[in-house]
Amino acid sequence: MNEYLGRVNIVTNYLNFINGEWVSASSGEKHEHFNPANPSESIGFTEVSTVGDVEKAIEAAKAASAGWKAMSSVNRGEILRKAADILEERADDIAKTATQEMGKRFIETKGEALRGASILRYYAQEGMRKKGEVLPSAANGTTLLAVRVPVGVVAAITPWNFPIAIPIWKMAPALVFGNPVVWKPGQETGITATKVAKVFEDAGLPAGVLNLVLGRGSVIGDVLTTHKDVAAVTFTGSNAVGQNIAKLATATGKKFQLELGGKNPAVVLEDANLDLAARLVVDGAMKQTGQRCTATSRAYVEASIYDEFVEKVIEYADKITIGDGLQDGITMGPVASKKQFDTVTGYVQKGKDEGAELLYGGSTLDINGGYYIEPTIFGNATHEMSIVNEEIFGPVVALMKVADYDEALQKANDTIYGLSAAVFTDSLEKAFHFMENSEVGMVQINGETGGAEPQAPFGGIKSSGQGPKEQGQSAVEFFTTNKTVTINPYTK
Ligand code: UN1
Repeated sequence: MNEYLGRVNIVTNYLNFINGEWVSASSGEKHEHFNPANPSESIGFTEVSTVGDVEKAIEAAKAASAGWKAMSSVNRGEILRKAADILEERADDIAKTATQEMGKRFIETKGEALRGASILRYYAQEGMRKKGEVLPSAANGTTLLAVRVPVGVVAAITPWNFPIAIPIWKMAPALVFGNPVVWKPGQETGITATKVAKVFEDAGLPAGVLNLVLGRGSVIGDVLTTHKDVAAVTFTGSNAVGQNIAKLATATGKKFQLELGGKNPAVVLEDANLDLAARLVVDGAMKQTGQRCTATSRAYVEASIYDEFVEKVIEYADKITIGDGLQDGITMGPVASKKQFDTVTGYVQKGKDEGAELLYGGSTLDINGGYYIEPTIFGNATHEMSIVNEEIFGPVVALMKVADYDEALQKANDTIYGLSAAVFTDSLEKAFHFMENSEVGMVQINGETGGAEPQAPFGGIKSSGQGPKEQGQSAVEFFTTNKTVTINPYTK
């Protein structure tokens, strides 16, 4: 058992990490975590932090700021590289914890841990790359520089659906570019968060550079955005919370980066490889039990191939095996919580009530009382239905028949969201047209709507996101600011 863990009764209590110490929250309150695959199984307790705890974490980050900034980015990168190695060594344990906390399959949480290691390595290298530009000055003999400098204390507010990779893709660039971090993970995955924070501690991060505060967003979210010593807020989560952060951050003059919801369409044209399209529409919709902001949640299918496509989609959906994500051979776990279960089953009911044709699934399953919902496919859906317009965040996809590509594109774009979109076609012309005209941040030609690579910008447009994109070189935009320096060496 790791020495940093305190104990409450027979299960473990997981603490905040502030200024290099594992400490209890001042509330004395604990949050108990239950396994969504078996809700009678308690996984442990996490701290429920107060505004005062967050203030201490921000103070610690502020105090660590100068020292961290003074360390060369090459050396900061070296700490991230060590963190990558440690994360990889502990990938099984951390992945198992994440599966027990939020239900997605071990293969998915393990993949996330390995993706986390690869993100850390990418940003470790970033510490060796250029930190600015030399520009020509109009004045003779003058040197003009644009130098990238840290923004200051970063608040990272992260969701439960990617409890390992999303925090790392925010914290790794924040850290390598010289910013201390205060991290508030989704409460549902607080235990996983302590294990990720421990990786950074053991990699040698100085005290106060990374601080973890566990608890409820409704209690400690606002102070993270408005505190005078926080310079920038990076958030992934719901549109409602994102809008509140945008409002508060604007009022208090903070930089902000929001990665919000999606309602990602797939367009399937008659010249597509229908087996590939059906498999990737099902994968896109059902991976992680549909709990991805990049999940495929609606598909526009040309009428001439609609019936054949439906048959193939059902065939793939029927291959899905449901159960506890720690079990071998399972291809879909439960949804993360009772709250998710209620929301998703509510949407399935709405789909039926609003007249969509239930083609597959639609029921819940009782396995050990877990939060299981069948992969659910609706057909003959129409543009006005709730299941076509609202983000569901569960294993549900709506198929729609369209006359042609133009109608598909128009309907795919007719949404407040703009995260990702896919087109399945062999036509170079239509693929290029879609690439140029689909209103999203990420386009897949013959690919599924989800997925991300550390070196590529990640994020949406319209209501799916605000501020500079995450990951790749885009991260430089958010986690640094330019300082323009003019040097006049000839003073005589
Ligand atoms: C992916 O599709 O692999 O919360 C990444 C989400 C996104 C990340 C998706 N921010 O689902």
